[in-house]
Amino acid sequence: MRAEHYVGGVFRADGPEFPLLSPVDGGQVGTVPEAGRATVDEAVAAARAALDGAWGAASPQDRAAALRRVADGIDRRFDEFVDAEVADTGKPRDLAATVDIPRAAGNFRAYADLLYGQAEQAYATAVPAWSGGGQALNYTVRRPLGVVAVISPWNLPLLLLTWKVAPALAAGNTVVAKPSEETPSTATLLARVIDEAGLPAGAFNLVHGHGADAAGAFLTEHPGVSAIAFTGESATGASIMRTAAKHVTPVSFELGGKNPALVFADADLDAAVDGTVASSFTHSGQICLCTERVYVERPVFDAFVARLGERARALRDYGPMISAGHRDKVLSYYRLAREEGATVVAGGGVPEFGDARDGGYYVEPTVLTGLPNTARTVREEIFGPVCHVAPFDTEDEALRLANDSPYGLAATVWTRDVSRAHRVAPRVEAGIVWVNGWNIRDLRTPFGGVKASGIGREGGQHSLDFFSEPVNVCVNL
Ligand code: NAD
Ligand code: 6OD
Repeated sequence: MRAEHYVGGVFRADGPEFPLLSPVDGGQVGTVPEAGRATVDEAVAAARAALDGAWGAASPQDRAAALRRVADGIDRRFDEFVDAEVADTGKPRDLAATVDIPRAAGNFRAYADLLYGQAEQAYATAVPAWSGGGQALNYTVRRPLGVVAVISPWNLPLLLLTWKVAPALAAGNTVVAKPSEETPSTATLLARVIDEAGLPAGAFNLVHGHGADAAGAFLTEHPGVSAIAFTGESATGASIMRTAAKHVTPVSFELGGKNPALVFADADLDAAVDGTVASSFTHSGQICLCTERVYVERPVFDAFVARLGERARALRDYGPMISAGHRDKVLSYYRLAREEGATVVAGGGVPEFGDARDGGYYVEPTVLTGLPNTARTVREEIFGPVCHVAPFDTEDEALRLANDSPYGLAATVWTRDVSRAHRVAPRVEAGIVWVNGWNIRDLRTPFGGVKASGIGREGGQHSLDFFSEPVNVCVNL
């Protein structure tokens, strides 16, 4: 697919092109234009003009209707979206068809629905005698922030892009989006759908290109940008934050993780093993919510490790790492784990398929044991199909190990003891804690991380709060 920018309602492909490679076999599947500073400037100017024009004038009802037309457009082009997501990421088709693309349409519908639930507060206030006496009426209105920069990663390209674009538009902002340079195709299709849905020119703009010293940086450092919504690595977030500080631009950050699972001896072990296979190996571990650290109560430790290892070795239908560079990074952690003294229970290398996939960027699903919590393998985000399993003896020790991490995005607690579940879950230092499950999503709930895993919460009202500014009006009656 030939990716295109979408600026002020016009598709174009200015800038030098770079090739898009399939992670499945390394072959070229498309081309991507690299937006220069001038293209980014034009996109921000177009977004500003739409804010002062038709999109700024649209009522919440108009905006909700527009978002629904976008959702319907995604549904109409469903197969094209699935094809594009699979071509860019190499992920199993089933995953794209059941998670990524339906959720993208769902993101637009969820925020269209939420617009009807918006209410603000009003207060009747006594005016003190020294201010003239009488009464005043305070009420709060929300206004959009302005032009929002949305920067998204490659792992769930359309899902994570729309997770920010939908609420930003719902709240009345205009958007300039830059998807990952690795996965530009579904973003380009989204621009097509938005164009077909008749949103005013400039309400949504799309620029392609790289991040550092390129389109991503040109966008985040732009003085015309009113807020930055970013999902990606913690180190990138830190760099964007330094840039944002220049203009005190507000940020919403969804960053990296090193998510723990806590398996207590009273857990349903079948469910805990099934759940950990899903939480560690779905999308080959390339979901920010994936489990990379598993702590298992000692009486069931050996049985758990044996069963998880067996299940990991039996996995067949899995996708590749996104790029050769990312595959090399994950393999470097497999080497580091051995150097640090890990026992490799399953995987640890590169699979051989005997077909074209041997030219792709695959690594084996891997289970490790035997490392202390201080090992780099246990502390640093790998973002591949790998978890380290360690034993614990008490609830307090499990919590101490789980919380001994620079990250704090998500966690799972496996137990049949209801009291323990309620005792432990709130004490895990993470923004999201599942009990006896993983990645169960309700789009109204707060989503985000603590520590190096992010700043702020997205989801439902939390997103609408970030993407709008409350203004209090006080009328002296
Ligand atoms: P990344 O940080 O390398 O890139 C993300 C986006 O930022 C890309 O579009 C990239 O071009 C852009 N970018 C890079 N440097 C930039 C800069 N200096 N200025 C502006 N833009 C820049 O992340 P990735 O490798 O694409 O994604 C994987 C990472 O994302 C993992 O760390 C993962 O945990 C994290 N992630 C977090 C969540 C979450 O919800 N917390 C969700 C998905 C992924
Ligand atoms: O489900 C979501 O809303 C969400 N933000 C998922 C993030 C997954 C990270 O890779």
